[in-house]
Amino acid sequence: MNYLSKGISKEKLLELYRAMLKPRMIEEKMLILLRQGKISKWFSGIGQEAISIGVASALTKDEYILPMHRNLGVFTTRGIPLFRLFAQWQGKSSGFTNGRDRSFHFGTQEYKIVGMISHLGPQLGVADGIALADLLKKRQKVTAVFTGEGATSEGDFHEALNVAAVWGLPVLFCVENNGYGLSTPISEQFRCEHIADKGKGYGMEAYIINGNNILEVYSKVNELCESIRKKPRPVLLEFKTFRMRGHEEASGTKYVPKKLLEEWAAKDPLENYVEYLHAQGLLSEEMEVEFKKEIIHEIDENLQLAFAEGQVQFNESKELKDVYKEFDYQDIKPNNETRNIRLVDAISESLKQSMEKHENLVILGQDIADYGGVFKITEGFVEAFGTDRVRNTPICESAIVSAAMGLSINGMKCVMEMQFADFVSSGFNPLVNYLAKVHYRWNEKADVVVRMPCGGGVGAGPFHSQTNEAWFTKTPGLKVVYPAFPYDAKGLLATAINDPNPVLFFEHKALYRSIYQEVPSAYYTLPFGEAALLKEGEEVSIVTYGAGVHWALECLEQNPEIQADLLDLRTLQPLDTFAIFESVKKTGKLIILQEDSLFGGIASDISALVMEECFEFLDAPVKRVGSLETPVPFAKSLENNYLPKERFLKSLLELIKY
Ligand SMILES: Cc1ncc(C[n+]2csc(CCOP(=O)(O)OP(=O)(O)O)c2C)c(N)n1
Ligand SMILES: [Mg+2]
Repeated sequence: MNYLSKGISKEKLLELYRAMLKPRMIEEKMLILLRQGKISKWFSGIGQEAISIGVASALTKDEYILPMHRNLGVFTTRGIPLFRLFAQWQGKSSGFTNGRDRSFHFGTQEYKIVGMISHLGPQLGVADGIALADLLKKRQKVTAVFTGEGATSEGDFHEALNVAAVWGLPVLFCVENNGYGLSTPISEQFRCEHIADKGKGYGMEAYIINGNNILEVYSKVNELCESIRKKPRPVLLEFKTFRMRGHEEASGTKYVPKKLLEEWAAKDPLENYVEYLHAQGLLSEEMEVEFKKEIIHEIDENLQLAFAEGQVQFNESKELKDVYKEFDYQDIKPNNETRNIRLVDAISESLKQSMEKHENLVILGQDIADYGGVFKITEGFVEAFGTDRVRNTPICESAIVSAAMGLSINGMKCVMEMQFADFVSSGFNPLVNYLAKVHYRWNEKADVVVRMPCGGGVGAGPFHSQTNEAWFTKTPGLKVVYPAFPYDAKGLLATAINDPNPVLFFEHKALYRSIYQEVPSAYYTLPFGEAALLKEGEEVSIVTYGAGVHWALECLEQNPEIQADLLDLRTLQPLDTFAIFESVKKTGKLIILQEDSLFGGIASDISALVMEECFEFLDAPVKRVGSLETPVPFAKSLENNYLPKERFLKSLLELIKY
């Protein structure tokens, strides 16, 4: 191996050696513990240490690193006490996730490390968001994110690199090309010769680095970091290396040709470097023995600590509480000056006032800048706040949801506009797996609102008409808001932005320009989890939300003889079960109206809850009314019959008669 130490001090040369030695020795110990059944899974990074150590050593301690499952060296180089790592791997409280997640699936703000989720790719977009926050705050920092060559086949890789290139983000994309992704060799993973070749396609600098040569890694990354801090831009690095052990220990290496393993064993990053240091007279046998003794001592001492710690205790209320970050709701009352405005205006006004209130709030979305968004909600925002904070995005929902997460990690707030709620499926993974779970997993907030223009009745067909709130109410960790009126929308959006948890904010397109209301002009908030009782009656309870509220109102207006409680839920998560139960206890009859097709929707859960909690009060079976179990059709004649509006009265009368 060709080692060039120009410009690196002797101390640094030895420090790099010790930094590589530590994870190697920890791993050797872990392999023993694994055989003894004392730890569960192990993803080995043996043979790849130079990359973790070289990159982590080139970054300053206050620059974020986003490692993957083979980057133990990143964690040790950042100086995390070993007992905390060991406790993490044993699912104990001194780890980073209270036993809630395993291995390297955690982050820590204390050490500026943001760990992976199993899905691999979202990590890359999160790095974009972190780097964007640094760029906006002019902090002159680099963010380094790791991925294996296998995960570069995920769409997230493409999206994240493209976004970073378009926005000029200071991100180092570190691809560890170790020959395999689980059992899949690179020949079955991609067709280009080098992953670095893709850099050109993104308009991005890219370099190939010998990932087994610690000095090459450290020098090149160090040089790039210094340059990127001065001139922010993304750089793609492909580290050529090899995975010397199985994907994880249990899976073995049978499918890897012996010859390859032998070839790469000769290139071992640690052994070769030791030889070099010996030859240079920088490292003596005695020093080596001494270093190893120190590390063995550190490992043993810390292992004892971790083993001595008891298993995490299950505490149901703590488990439930930690799904969300505590939110100290500030009730800001509306002023008396009102104007008659549409739903669309109320949302725009609320968003604008929140932009004025929170200087760290950034809006991301497609066509939201000069164009003002397809529904014109952000019209005029660029003039008021600039394109840094009102940011057009490429068409890449997954990377943008991930970037929103990254902004939050790095101290910003983010509102992301889905152009249509239907398109959230392209950003589904980071939403339900990253943002929703991050607080429960490692106590990190996801201060993100995703605005969701949704709903049918607009003749827009299967991909521009869905109301997909049930995809999210299912997932612990998300909040779901669904206003039906301008007044509620304005106050609830302000609260959603104040709330540090991820909120899906549904805005019904058919109501945007058809529903007017007197709305206070100044900023105000409304609390989550409080339904609105719009009408009171003794005969029956109608529970609904969104467009359903207006269908029910129309129905009651046309049938004034019906004496009904009409409850507009306003937020679905949290759900105001108290208001629902109170109403049902009074009337004894419940009908739930939802726009979505029936199966698996909110109506079903509300029905089940009422059955469980109010059975003795019921005078009739709970009724649910929803759309047909089909996609949303385009033609008016089909859509009118798909939607439940026309069927509602019949069901309501049947229930009253029961
Ligand atoms: C979305 C997704 N698909 C598949 C997997 C299963 N899986 C976990 S790691 C891995 C291989 C990753 O290969 P690579 O990116 O090259 O990283 P390496 O393990 O080689 O370091 C696979 C297939 C996963 N965790 N997530
Ligand atoms: Mg790989």
